[in-house]
Amino acid sequence: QENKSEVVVFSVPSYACQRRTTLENQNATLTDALSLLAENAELSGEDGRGVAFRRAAAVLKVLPSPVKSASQLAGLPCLGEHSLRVIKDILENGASSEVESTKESEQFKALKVLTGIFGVGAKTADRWIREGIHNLRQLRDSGHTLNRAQQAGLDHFDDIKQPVTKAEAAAIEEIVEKAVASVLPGVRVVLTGGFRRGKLTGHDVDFLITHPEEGREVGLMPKVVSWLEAQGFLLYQKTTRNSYLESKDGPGRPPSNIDRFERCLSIFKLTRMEKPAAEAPGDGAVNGVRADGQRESDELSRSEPAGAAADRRWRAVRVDLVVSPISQFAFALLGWTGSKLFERELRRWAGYEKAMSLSSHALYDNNQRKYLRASSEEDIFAHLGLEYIPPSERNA
Ligand code: DCP
Ligand code: MG
Repeated sequence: QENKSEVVVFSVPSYACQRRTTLENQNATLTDALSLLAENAELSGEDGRGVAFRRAAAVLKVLPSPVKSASQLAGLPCLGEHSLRVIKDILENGASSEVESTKESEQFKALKVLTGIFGVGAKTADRWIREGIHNLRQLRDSGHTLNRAQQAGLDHFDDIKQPVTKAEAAAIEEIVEKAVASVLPGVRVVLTGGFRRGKLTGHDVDFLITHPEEGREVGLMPKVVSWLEAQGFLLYQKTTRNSYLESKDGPGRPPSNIDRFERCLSIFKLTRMEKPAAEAPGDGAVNGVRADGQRESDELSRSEPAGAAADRRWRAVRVDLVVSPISQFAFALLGWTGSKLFERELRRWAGYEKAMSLSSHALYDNNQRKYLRASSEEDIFAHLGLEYIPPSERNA
C-alpha cells in the first residue's frame, strides 16, 4: 500500500522573481522536456504558449526533490493542462510522445539549424523553410542574398554553435577591459548574462560598460570598437546608437523588453584555449567518418569541411557589448543578468502587483507618477517590494 504521509507536497510562490532558482535542478528530465516545447513554440511564433511552458519548467526547477507522481503537484502555480499532461506522460511512460515527435519533426529541426545562424530569426527561418530550405547546404544553393550579419553567422556557424566556456568568457573580459581602459580611464566593465548567474557555459558573452561620471560614457562604444578592430579582435560588429529618452520612452509608453542602450553585437576572434581538436579525441574526423563510426552530417549542418576548424588557432565567439549611463546602471545590470524568464517575471510583477513599469533603463511608479531612482540592484528589489535575489539564484 502507498503511504500517503510519505508523499511530499510542494509549495511555490507564483512569480519566478519571488523564488530562488539555482543551477541545481532535481527535475531536469521534466524541465528539459518542457523547455523543448517552449523553444518549439517560440520558434513557431507562438509566444504565449512558449511563456506558459517556460513558467511551468521554472516551477519544477525550484522543487527540492524529484517529482515522483503528479499528485505532488496539486496547488502549484503555472502548471497548465498542457504542461501537466506532458509531465504525467513522462512520469508514467518515461517519455512524452509530443516531446519526442517535436524533437524528430523536420520543421523543428530546420528551425533550429536556420535560427542557429547568427542574424537569422524565426520569421526568416520560417520563410526559408516554406521555400524548401531546411539546412545550410540548401540555403547556400538557394542563392539567397544574406545580409552582413547572416553572412558572418553562416561563415562562423560551427564555432558559434559551440558553447562558450567560462575560461573563454574570462579571456574576452580581459580583452574588453584592455580596450576600454585604453580609450577612457575609469570605465567599469561587468560580465552579465548567464555567466554572471554562475553558468559554466553560454551561447555568447555579455558585457555592460559604464563610467562613474554621468555623461563620460557618451561616444565610448565607437572608440572601443575601433580599438578592438585595429587589434584584429573583431570578425563582425554592428553598433546601434543609444535611443533612450526618458521623456519619450517613459510612462506614456508600454514597458518594452527591448532596451535602447548603445549596443554592439559582435563576433570576436579568440585565440584557442584548448588543445587543437586534431589531438582531442572525438572531434577529429577522417574522410567524414568520426572515431565513433558515425557519419558526419557534412555540409548539411556545418559551415566548413570536417577538421578545418581544428587547423585554425582561433575560434569565433559571439559577444554583446552594452553601454549604460551610470544613472541607469542598476537597471541595466538587473535587465542584462537574466534569466530571460526572470526578467519577464520581474516586469510582470512590477506591472500587475505594484502598478509600476520596469525596464532596463528605469522604474516608474504609476500611482505616485514618478521615477524611482536606484543605485544598486538591491534598491530595485526594495522598490518592488521583493526580497533581494542574487544573480546565482535568478536561473529561472
Ligand atoms: N536581454 C535583454 N534584452 C535583449 C537581449 C537580452 O534584456 N534584447 C537580457 C536577458 C538575458 C541577458 O540579457 O538574460 C543576456 O541575454 P542572452 O540571450 O545572452 O541570455 P543568457 O546570457 O542568459 O544566456 P546564454 O548563456 O545562452 O548566453
Ligand atoms: Mg549570454
